Amino acid sequence: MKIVDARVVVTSPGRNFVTLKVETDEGVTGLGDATLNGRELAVVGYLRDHVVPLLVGTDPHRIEDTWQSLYRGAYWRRGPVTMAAIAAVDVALWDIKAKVAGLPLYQLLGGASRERVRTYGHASGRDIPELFDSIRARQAEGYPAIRVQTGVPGLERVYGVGHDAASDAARPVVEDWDTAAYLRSLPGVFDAVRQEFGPELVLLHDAHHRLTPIQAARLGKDLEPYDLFWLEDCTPAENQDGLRLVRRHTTTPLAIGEVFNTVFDYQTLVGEQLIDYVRSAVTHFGGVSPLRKLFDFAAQHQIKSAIHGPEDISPVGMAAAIHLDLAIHNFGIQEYAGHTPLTHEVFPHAYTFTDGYLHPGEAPGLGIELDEELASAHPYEPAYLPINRLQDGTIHDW
Ligand code: EZ4
Ligand code: CO
Repeated sequence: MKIVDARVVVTSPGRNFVTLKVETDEGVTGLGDATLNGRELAVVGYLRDHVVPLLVGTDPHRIEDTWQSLYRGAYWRRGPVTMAAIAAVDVALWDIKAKVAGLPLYQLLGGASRERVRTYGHASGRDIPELFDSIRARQAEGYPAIRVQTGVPGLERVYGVGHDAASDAARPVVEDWDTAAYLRSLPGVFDAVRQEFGPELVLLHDAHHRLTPIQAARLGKDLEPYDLFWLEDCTPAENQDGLRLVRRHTTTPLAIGEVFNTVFDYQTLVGEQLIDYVRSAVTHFGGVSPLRKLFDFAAQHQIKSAIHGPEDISPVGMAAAIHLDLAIHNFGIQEYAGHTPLTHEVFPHAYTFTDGYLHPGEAPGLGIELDEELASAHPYEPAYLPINRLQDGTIHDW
C-alpha cells in the first residue's frame, strides 16, 4: 500500500479548522486534525511545503517509522507548529490502518476499557445569577462535571466569560486583568456555587496560566473547602520546577498541559507527581502515538488523562481523543465544548454525545468524514485570541 497524495483543507464553519486528508493507491483515505488556533496557516505551510512531498510514495501502515522520520528528520525538534503537523499525519495514518482492519480505532489501541467517556462542560457568568443559569444549562444538557469561570469585580471583560470564549476577532481584543481582585473574589464564587448546588456536583476551574507559583499555592489552599475536581493551568509551566512550590502548599488537584507538545514538557511534572491530570490534545502533541506514550508514563505516577477539548479542536481531533479515552486505563475526564451545527455538518461523525458521555462509535477508522464542498463554502477567516493587559497597560500572562 502506498500514499499517493495528501491535501490540506482549511475551513471555518464557526472556527478555523485545518484538516489533512491522506489518499492511498487502494482508495482508502485518512483524516488528521492540524488546527493550531490563531496560527493556523503556519501549519498549513509546514504540511504543504515540507511534509506532503515526503509522504507521497511511502507505506501508510508504517505509522511509528513515519512519525520518527518527521520528528527526527526535521532536525528542529518540538514546537506547536511542527507537532500539530506531525499529529495530523499520525492520526490520518491510524485512521487508514483501522479502516483497512475494518475496526474502530479504539480496538487497535487495546479495545474498550470502559463503556463510555465522561466529560465536563463549560459554565460561565459575569455575576453569580448569570453563572447559576449557565451551570443549570450544562446540567440540563447532562454534563456530569462543570468548569466554572466568572467575571472579576472591577474588570470589564474576562476571558471565556459571558461572550464567545476563544478566537473572536481579526486582531486580538484587549482584556484587562487584576490578579489581586481575582484571588479575592474566586473563593466566594465557589462558596456560593456549593451552597446553591450542593457538595456532589463535580466542579473544575481554569486559571489560564495567570498566576505566579506562590499566588497559585494560595488559590489552591483557598479553594480546598470547595472540593474542586481540579485547578487547571494555575501558573505558566514552562518552568516545571515552580509546581513543586504549588504542590507543597495545597491538596487541590492540579491539571496542566494544553499548550504542551512533547513529553519533555512533562518530565518533572509527571516524574515527581506534581500534577494529577495531563491536558494535552492529540492535535497538539504529535498525534495518537506519542500521546498514548505520555499516558503510559503518567500512569506510572498515578496521573490520569484529561484531553483538551475546546471548540478549536476540530471534530477530527475530537474523534481521535474519544478513541484514546475509551481505550486507555488511566482515563480521567474529557473536556467537551461541542461544535456549531454547521461544523457537525462539515465533519459528519460516528461519535456521539449522550447524557454527558461520549462514545467513538463503531465505524471503521476514526469514524469521521469531511464534506469538502461544504468546507470550501466556508473559507478561512483571520481570528485571534484576546490578550491581557494590567491596569497600567502592561501585558500579562494568559
Ligand atoms: O483557552 O482552546 O481548557 N480550555 C481552554 C481553552 C483555550 C482555548 C485556546 O485556544 O483553556 O478555552
Ligand atoms: Co484550559
